[in-house]
Amino acid sequence: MNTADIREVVARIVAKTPVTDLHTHLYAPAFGPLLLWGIDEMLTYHYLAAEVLRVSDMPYEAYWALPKKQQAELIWRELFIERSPVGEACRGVLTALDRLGLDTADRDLNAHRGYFMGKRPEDHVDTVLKTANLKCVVMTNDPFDPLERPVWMNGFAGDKRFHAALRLDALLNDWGRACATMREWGYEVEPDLGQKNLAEIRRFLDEWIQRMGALYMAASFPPDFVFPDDSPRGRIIESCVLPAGRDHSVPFAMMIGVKRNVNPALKLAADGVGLSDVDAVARICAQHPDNRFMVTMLARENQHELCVAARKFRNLMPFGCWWFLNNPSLIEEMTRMRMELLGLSFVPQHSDARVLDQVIYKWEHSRAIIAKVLADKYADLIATGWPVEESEIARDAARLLDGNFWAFLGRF
Ligand code: RAT
Ligand code: ZN
Repeated sequence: MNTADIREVVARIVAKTPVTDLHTHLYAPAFGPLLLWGIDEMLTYHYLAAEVLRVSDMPYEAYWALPKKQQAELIWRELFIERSPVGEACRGVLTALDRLGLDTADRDLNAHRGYFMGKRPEDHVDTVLKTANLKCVVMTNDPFDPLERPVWMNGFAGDKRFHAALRLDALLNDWGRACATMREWGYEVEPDLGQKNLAEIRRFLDEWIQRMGALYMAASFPPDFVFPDDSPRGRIIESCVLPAGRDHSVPFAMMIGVKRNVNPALKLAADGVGLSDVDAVARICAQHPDNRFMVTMLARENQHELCVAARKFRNLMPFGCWWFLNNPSLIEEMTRMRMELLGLSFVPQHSDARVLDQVIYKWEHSRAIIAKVLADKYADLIATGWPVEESEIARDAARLLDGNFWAFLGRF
């Protein structure tokens, strides 16, 4: 293949390579109202709530007091009609609508709403996963969530399109509260975390990993995350999470660098970003070679150091362009840097979708960038005389979008 064809060929192959989306906030239809989908949910995505509250002079509380339909109407008016929807989260809504077959030239929100009316979530899941060309997604499953917990306790039958990940923020970031709740559930735990307590937390983890069939455990951490650490978080990680990870053979995903509640009035959109310490990641990987760590960091400035750490530790898998980094310019920069430093041994993206339909745009936009970077790298190889075959491109794309994750889990 020559350099002139390469872009087109790679784009075609990457577009048709099915994806495993390893971190989303989507739920199987069996979770009922927890599965968000449709135009009003897309418009009221917290990324867009933050953006509308910059341009509207409506008091924050007044916005949150509006019914969802009216929040969506405000966002449509302010961010799509009064100004062009050039931001990535706005553009994404249009990509999703267009690929679902709606007429995006029509600026009447109610016309778009008509498409979603009367759809069954079960069917819409199939339509969306097919349109986005996803093989499956991984949910974010929190046993402390009062809406989610009963679905698991009542024996969720499973859904091959949706895998589980055991999310541990409640346990690791607010032990005092988690302890009180766990006591209500019958675990013998005390705030001071003695040996007996640690054994009970371990029992809790064992039960939930099994109940969910969790592919991995996960938590998000603030920029001041350290390791080792004598706080409840550090002790629970060391004495419970890591041993459970080893015994059940599940990685621990650490999402580091979020400053929670920078502006509490923004609610779900309240969080910010800060620079974190990559040495903490290197230390946990070095001290626990029998554990596997999936890591994504929120600060752009942490990305290079994280890549270098990943070169040192094969039990460290960098993944995704998280949240404020999930924008074309930053995805391109990160993907290029990761490929140059790590070859094909990373997971370039996850969607973080909270609304089903969002996977369409998140993956279409990211796939185009991943393909562009890959094509540049193949062109460099071709320039050395190294032939690049279509079958090899397909193999590489499958590793990036699907296989690397499953191989890291040890499930080929
Ligand atoms: O990206 C998001 O939607 C954030 O609100 C968070 O959920 C973040 O991705 C997380 O998993 O903590
Ligand atoms: Zn997330």
